[in-house]
Amino acid sequence: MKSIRIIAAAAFSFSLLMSFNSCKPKNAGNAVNADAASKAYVAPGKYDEFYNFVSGGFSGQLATYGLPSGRLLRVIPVFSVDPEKGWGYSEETKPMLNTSHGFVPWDDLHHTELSQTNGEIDGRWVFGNANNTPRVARIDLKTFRTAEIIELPNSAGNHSSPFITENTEYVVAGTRFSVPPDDKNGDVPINTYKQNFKGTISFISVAKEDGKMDIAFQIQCPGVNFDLSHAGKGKSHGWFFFSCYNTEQANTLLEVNASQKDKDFIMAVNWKKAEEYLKAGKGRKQAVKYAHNTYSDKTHSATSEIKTEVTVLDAKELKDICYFIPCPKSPHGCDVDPTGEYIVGSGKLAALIPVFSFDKMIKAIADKAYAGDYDGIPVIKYEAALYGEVQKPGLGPLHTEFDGKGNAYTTFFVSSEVVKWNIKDLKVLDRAPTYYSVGHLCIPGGDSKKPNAKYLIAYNKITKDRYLPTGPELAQSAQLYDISGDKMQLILDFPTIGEPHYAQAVSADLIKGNSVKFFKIDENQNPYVSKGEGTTKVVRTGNRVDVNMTCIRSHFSPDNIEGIKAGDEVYFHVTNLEQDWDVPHGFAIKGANTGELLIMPGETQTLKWTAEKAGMFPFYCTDFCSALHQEMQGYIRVSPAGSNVPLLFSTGKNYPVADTAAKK
Ligand code: RUQ
Ligand code: CUA
Repeated sequence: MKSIRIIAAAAFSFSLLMSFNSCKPKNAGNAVNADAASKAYVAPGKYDEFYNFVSGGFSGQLATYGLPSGRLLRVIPVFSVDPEKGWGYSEETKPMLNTSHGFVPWDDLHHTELSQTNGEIDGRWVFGNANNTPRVARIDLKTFRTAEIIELPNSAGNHSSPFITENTEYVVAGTRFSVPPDDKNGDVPINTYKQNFKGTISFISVAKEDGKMDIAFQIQCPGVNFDLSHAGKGKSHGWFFFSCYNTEQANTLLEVNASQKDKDFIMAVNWKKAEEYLKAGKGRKQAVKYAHNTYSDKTHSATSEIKTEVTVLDAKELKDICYFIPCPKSPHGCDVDPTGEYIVGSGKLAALIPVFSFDKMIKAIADKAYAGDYDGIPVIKYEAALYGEVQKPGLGPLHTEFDGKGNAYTTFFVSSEVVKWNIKDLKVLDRAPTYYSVGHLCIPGGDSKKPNAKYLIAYNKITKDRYLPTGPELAQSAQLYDISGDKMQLILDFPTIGEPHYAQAVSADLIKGNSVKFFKIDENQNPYVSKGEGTTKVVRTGNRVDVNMTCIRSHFSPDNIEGIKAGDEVYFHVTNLEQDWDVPHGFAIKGANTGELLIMPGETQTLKWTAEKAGMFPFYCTDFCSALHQEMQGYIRVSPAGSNVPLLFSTGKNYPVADTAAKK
């Protein structure tokens, strides 16, 4: 009997899985009304109303768009090298990509989260997660640059991250893959998952003043897959909610084996309680290795430190930190409404959306309304925590955002639509097709206490016929809806960089006034800075040559360098002397097997170049900076190894020929 039921269940979920590919909405062609263009139109020279920070998925970067125009404003390099900006190529930025596995030039960034104060977006920082080699990055919204990256031990596939608490006390990170803890032998049979694999969630503290991150503590949980998370807010501040799937603890063919159970879990974490245990010394210090990288706008360079210890709390021993709430079926999104009372779980394979009540959950815990435990963690009875279910909302629910007016908007991957429903009566109010197979969505402030619900953006997984064909791969598509009225109205499609997952948006007023226009050259503390042309120099130390040079419209100083020998390692430390907005200079040299440098006004950046053979090597400015940009160039003369051509450098003058000849 039991085995028949399992087979039937497997067959059911398999057929669901087969239909888990997208279907095309019916009224595809004519969904745009005539007034749509004017709603998305931002006149030339006018600013957009919102910044939209969009994760780049497998591009590893984060892109900034203006809304409602959908104009791409900037790609911020985070976890992947970016030869356009020299990120990960300049000596100053390389340490940012250091990890306990060494230099890692790529990652997969899935979610962005803006910092908050009192549950409202404050416009200071945006965080991003690295999914593959688990890390969290903090981007400074004064410079739109990655300021800090911290690696996460005991983790693999950092997916339920980087969600934050309402005063940015913590950024969390839950492991997607459970794995044996880093200090245990990982060389165990894969099918010992149940015994040896653990799921770790990390709480990264964020310093109030400067945003500096630190792993405050980790919680060791049962081995399952953590997927997404959101913090409680208001009354539920102090709690965090994580969706988990694979409570079957399968280690192979998860598409079938992790879809067996009718319900998986949302894990509720009482992090205030965890803090108490931490203070009481209940944490275990664990030897681990992880990198912590910070970028300084004073030295214009990064430092990487390898840390060796974390404090781990055990959820099984410390009974009242973690609770499981059953949630149908392989939940993905886990979203908390602006009041903090309603927790929405989106089961990818579920035909309904469960909405849980925070108050009921607290009461259930007080009453011990449990349906047993799972690996030592109490499982709250489904009905005891449930507020209600949205019936027949669509197929394949993934993510929910809120408008602050009592409505929720959920994306449906399989039925390719966004569905608006009322949180109180759980009735569906409106549905709008997406083109196609929507994943995440974003309403400005939509996961905060104060949404600014003028627009909704859907980030779609499949583009197909929406744009001109560009070969087998098409840009992913974002779609903008006006949600100021009762009905959602599609007003714009725009392509994105990489694959967008979560994104956040915020009123431009919170950010634009703080934007740094240039770095003050007087405050530049890079050890290789030249603060004027008079202090430039070329110094040989063995086969290392340091060139401290400057650039300003429209020349480099020095621009003639002789006496470099084949085999020399040359470090070009280029300082941009400009003190004006939007005047970067670039630096590229023939044969360099790295990227370029793109040096902001007042900044110093270093390109390492190996002079591999004798010859003449031109270098030039890559960024059109003035009418005489094309004149902004220079030469390096490389002589054979062992040559005694003297080291000479100059700008605007020539040495007598005799001085530059090899000595007999
Ligand atoms: S994911 S489409 Cu956040 Cu990586 Cu849901
Ligand atoms: Cu400097 Cu072009």
